[in-house]
Amino acid sequence: MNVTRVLVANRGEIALRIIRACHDEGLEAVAVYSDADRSSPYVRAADAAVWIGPSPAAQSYLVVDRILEAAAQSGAQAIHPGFGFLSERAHFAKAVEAAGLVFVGPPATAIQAMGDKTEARRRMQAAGVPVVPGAMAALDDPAVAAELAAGLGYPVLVKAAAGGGGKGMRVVRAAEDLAGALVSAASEAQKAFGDPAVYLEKFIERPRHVEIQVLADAHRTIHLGERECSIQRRHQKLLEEAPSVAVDPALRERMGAAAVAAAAAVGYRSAGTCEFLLSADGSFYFLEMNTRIQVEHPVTELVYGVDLVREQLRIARGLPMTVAPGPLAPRGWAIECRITSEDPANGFLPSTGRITHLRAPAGPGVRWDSGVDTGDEVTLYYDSMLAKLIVHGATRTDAIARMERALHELVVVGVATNQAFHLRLLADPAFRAGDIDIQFLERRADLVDRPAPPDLVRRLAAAAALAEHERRQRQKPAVTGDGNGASAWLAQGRREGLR
Ligand code: MV4
Repeated sequence: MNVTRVLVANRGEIALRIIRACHDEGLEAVAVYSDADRSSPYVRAADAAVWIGPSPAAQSYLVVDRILEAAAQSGAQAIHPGFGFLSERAHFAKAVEAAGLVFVGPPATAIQAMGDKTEARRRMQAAGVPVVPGAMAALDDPAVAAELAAGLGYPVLVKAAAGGGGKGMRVVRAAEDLAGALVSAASEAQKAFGDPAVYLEKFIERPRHVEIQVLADAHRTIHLGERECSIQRRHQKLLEEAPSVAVDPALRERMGAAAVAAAAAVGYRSAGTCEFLLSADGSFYFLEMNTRIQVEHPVTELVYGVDLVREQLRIARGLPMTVAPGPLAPRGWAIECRITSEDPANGFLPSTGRITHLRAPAGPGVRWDSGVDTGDEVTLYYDSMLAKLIVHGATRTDAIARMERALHELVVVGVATNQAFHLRLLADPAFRAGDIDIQFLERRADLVDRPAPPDLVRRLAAAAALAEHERRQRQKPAVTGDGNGASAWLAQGRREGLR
């Protein structure tokens, strides 16, 4: 089909990211918005915008018929789902196709195959992709489960078959705890996914979370290396990087070949990601495939020089990917920090209110993918991610220095953010040595549960006051020649760090 207009079935920073890619490709973009998003930056960036309902996602971004009506009404021929919301619902992909529209993503059959975790394990094993030893189908008999667990050796991990993202998981360290874990995991799975089926795997201790980016068009399936995603808290990633300190070119090729085989086994098209656990001994295991563009896709874009959303749009239109055939290698190092309106001083609880002042970092090697501006209201209706700060440097050390510089440029006043957490993490010797795994932040309460240093709070207030002063006076900033002015004081904070 000839696609000229794409409906973006999402909000915030990813909606704006997709709208920009549409414009780069010469396509028009249609935004959809709820009451809360009426005046969001992504709505203003679109060529047209359609109201789809009240603020709660269940009455707007998650309503398939509203999205399809908006597409029909606006004359869009394709729908990009972004991430979250309807992006991995096979029934949505099917409904889009049934409406005669192009789904900018994989075939519904691939979403479905990867959504059922035990089916995915069977298909991956058949394709020669390493999976964690364990059950290859749901377990309904506790005696069968006990026998399997004894054979694997404890600890084991009970998982939901319909799961993903950590819901309905139970670590079991002794045989007497297995029966109870099966019951409680099944009940949590029923509540979360409407399906009580569970299975179990050998529990891998202290692995890294390393994922491989895949891109598939009608002719080729390729990988674009790994992202290191071990820095997470309660299944929410906070910082990602590419490449990973734990992956050398030989391991990259082995993991990449496994990811390509995984995608090919389900007839994958578009951009997708295979998640792996990587043990300290270099063994790796397929966990699941994310059949969507991911939050952290920009770090791959920076080290491979590829625009993944542009490639998604091309592939959906039946065009070949622009990536030239032949060997690929990452260039330099990229890091992403997720800037969330969560207050580390308050148990990472979401902070709400009006952003009274926002200054985005910029300059060499800095990318700011944001969904908010000065004056915007942060509510509790949606995810708390405000923006992604992504940097690129020649080496990991350079990228860390650049991220510190960019975080010192960032000013957000009006809501609490995790800015100070990122600065503490980047300064930490273990992080700087690359000595991380998925339990890193659990062990490091000293990095996580701390208030923003008074210096940062004062500097943010001062930066906002200076900006307001400049706006009112329409004059040069209040710099003094003797280095004692407010700007000099802000610069001193950047040089000396936070207290
Ligand atoms: C595991 C595991 C250890 N051993 N499977 C968490 C969510 C889901 N995607 C799979 N998860 C895990 N599966 C085995 N056999 C540890 C995790 C896990 C995890 C994985 C990736 C990123 C963060 C994580 C945090 C806690 C547990």
